Amino acid sequence: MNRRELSSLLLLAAVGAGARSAWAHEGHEGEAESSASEPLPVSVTVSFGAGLNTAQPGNRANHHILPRWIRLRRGGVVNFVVAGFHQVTVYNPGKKDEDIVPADPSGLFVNDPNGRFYLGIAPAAPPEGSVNPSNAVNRVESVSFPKSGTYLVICNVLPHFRDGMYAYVWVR
Ligand SMILES: [Cu+2]
Repeated sequence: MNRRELSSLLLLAAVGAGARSAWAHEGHEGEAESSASEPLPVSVTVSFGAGLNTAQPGNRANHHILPRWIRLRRGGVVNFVVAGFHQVTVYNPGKKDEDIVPADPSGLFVNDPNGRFYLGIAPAAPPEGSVNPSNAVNRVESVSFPKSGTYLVICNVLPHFRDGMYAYVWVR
């Protein structure tokens, strides 16, 4: 990597970090608290990648977990519907998106094992320039949450995480 590529990468990382910090200070933790009177679901469907029609390689429009704040009853299950080249990774309560430390800042995957609760199925590489219809990429991946806490969920693909592909599961 030359100096220009490195500075572009650092700039992208800084922009991503800024966006995440801003989100964290918007009071989203309060969303789950304020709606605490509603019954908590025992099974939730979450979009992990914003639709196969957006899953072209390098398309940041796809790099989202929807919704970003997920409420769940203790012992419940989150069914991550994976659309595109993604890897579901969940961290134990206490870890926040700003605490993520990529194993290799220039690598393809985040691979931060510190505090990891669940490492999902590794995606297969899609064919060059096409959307891969393979179930190795596009799948449902169910994760149970037997204990209370607020769990960080990220996409383990590093450029996707830098695009803001993370969410929290609030379990009570
Ligand atoms: Cu991803």
